[in-house]
Amino acid sequence: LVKACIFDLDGVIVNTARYHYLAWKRLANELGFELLEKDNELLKGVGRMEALEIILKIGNIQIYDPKFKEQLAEKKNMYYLEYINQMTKEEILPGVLKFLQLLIDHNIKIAIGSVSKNTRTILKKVGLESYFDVVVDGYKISKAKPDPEVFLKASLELNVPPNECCVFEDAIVGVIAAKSAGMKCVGVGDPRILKDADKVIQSFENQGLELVMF
Ligand code: G16
Ligand code: MG
Repeated sequence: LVKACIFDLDGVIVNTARYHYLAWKRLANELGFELLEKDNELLKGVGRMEALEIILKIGNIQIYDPKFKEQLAEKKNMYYLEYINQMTKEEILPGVLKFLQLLIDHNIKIAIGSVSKNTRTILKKVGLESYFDVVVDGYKISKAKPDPEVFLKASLELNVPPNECCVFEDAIVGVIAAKSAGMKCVGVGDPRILKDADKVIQSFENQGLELVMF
């Protein structure tokens, strides 16, 4: 058994990946181009400004003014907040609560490792604020995934060495970050996309402790 589990937030605990997509799509449409659902895969787990760069590349738009870029990113975040402000605990993904409780009951520590600056807001919205031993969010790190910083920070705060931590991730960059942090990694989603993870699950429904045995 591992000693700690670190959960990505967007797409693992809650389905906010969908809201990120809708918010970027609104921005893209305003800038005069379309953002397809398949493009969303590239945006998962990537930091806000990095995601903007990807969007601009897709739309073939060149912006040199960093202030204007900041404004665009802020606009996207306003759209995103509109969506997440309506969230309730119904939006916690299936099986997640039960699985977290199972870990807690077996004295396995739990943490959030997200690059999102909206992490606290989302946890509050869905009533998970007090669940986690450690929360590392976008305010605590300087390098987005695939850099391992977010997970290494969590391991440090948990006081559990990386090789005894298991990361749960839905994004390719997140899996890369976990593996380069020297941690175990369970992918949540499509095994064809998350092929570098040690294991891949479709959802947390009916998952037991064997999932974190390596
Ligand atoms: C999340 C999302 C990304 C998003 C990033 C920054 O990361 O997956 O799509 O761009 O956070 O979020 P924000 O704009 O809210 O600061 P993670 O690490 O939770 O998957
Ligand atoms: Mg994610």
